[in-house]
Amino acid sequence: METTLVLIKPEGVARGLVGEIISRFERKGYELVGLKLLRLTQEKAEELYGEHRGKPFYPELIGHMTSGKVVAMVWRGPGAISGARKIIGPTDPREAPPGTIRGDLVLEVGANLVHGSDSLASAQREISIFFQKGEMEG
Ligand code: DAT
Ligand code: MG
Repeated sequence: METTLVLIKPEGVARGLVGEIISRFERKGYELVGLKLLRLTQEKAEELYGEHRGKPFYPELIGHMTSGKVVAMVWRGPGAISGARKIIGPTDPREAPPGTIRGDLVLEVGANLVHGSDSLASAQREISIFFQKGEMEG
C-alpha cells in the first residue's frame, strides 16, 4: 500500500492547526502509520528541500522550516501520494481552491502550512529522513 510523508510546518504548530490538519487526512480515510513532533536541524531541512537549492526563496525556506517545531507524519492508503497533495492544494495559496488546506487556511506561499511528497521516489526518500522502518506501525 502507498505511503506518503506529510509535514506540518512551524506556522501550523504555532497557529494551533495540528488537529485541523490531521483530521482532514483522517476523514478522507488514510491511515496514520507514523507521527513525530520535532524541530528540524539545518541539515534535515536541506535534505528535505535539496531540489530547491539555489532558488531565490531557498534561504528563506530553510530559515522558516528550522524556526520552530514541525509535525512529521506518514499516511497510508490507496493513491496516498497524489491524494494527500490534493487535500493540501497547490503551492501558491492564491491558486488553491476552497476545500483544500492551503485554500482554506493560507495567505502566503512562504507559510503554506504543509509539505507533502510529490512522487513515489520522493515519498520513499522523505519518509526515510524522519522515520526508521520499526517506527512505523504495521
Ligand atoms: P510544494 O510545497 O507545493 O511541493 P514546492 O516543492 O514547489 O511546493 O516548494 C517547496 C516550498 O518552497 C513551498 O511549499 C513554499 C516554498 N516556495 C515555493 N515557491 C516559492 C516562492 N515563489 N516564494 C516563496 N516560497 C516559495
Ligand atoms: Mg514540493
